Amino acid sequence: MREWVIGAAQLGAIQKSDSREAVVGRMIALLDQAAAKGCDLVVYPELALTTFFPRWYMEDQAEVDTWFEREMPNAATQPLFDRAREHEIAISFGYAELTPEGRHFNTSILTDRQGHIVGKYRKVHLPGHVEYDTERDFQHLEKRYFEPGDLGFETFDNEDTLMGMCICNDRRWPETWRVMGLQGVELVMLGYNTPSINSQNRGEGLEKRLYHSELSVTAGAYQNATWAVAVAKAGVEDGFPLMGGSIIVDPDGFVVARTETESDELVTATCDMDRCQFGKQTIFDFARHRRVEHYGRITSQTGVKR
Ligand code: CDT
Repeated sequence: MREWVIGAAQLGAIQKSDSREAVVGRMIALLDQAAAKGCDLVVYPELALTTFFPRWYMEDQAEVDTWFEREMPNAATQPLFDRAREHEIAISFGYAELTPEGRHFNTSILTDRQGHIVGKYRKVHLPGHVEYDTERDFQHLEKRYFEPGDLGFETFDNEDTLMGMCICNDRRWPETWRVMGLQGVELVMLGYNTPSINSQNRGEGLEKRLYHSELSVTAGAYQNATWAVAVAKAGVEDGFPLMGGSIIVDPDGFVVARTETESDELVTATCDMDRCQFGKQTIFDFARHRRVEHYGRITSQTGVKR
């Protein structure tokens, strides 16, 4: 399938006390709306099933593990998979993954339109910190609760379209996009939980936060001639605001759909994957134009060396 009607299914706030079953009910309601609009694929946010728990400092690993899923699908999410299969809609969403070996990842999965998981991604660029930080207005403890993803930025053939995933902070890193671009990716899906306030710079307003998010996604789409869908978990979670601004972006880097609220909201766009070809065959024909002899530092060096 080369033409996909894609839904960006933004979720509003999820409070600490909200059950997974309640959240899955909201996700199914958005899926039903998507079906009515003829969607073939629906993308949900990062850590879609729970509140953004990395804002909470926890020392008890048993408590931490209550926020993780040991299998996917599981009892709470099976109804979402079932409804997606009934509607013949592929889905992608994020969750905290606890593996049988006891490893913790910030993960996204992708299904085909029959509800089979056809792709998995584990977040590589984990933001934040490991220990309680008294200098911040609020905590961002992803580095405490997750290990960096071990699957790289793979792409997955889903009914003849090459799809890839990344998660939230990954969108700010051009390496994320280019590694998928080098595989010929045609659709990049990502979810995010981005605080509306910078915990280390109170002066930074929402306008700048939204701009940086959109700048990252539109640049990544344009520079790799790919469609992109970026979906927020938004709204005020137990007093902590997350920004909205979910977008669908075309391979020229233009936003073709954008949410307007900080609540559960679906926006859709018809995405012709063949529109990726022009950019991939001309200005971003990597085989003709890339100069890898000058890119060594990208993989040999992490920090800045003046
Ligand atoms: N969830 C996530 O990755 N959020 C980050 C916030 C960074 S501030 C510590 C983001 O890039 O939006």
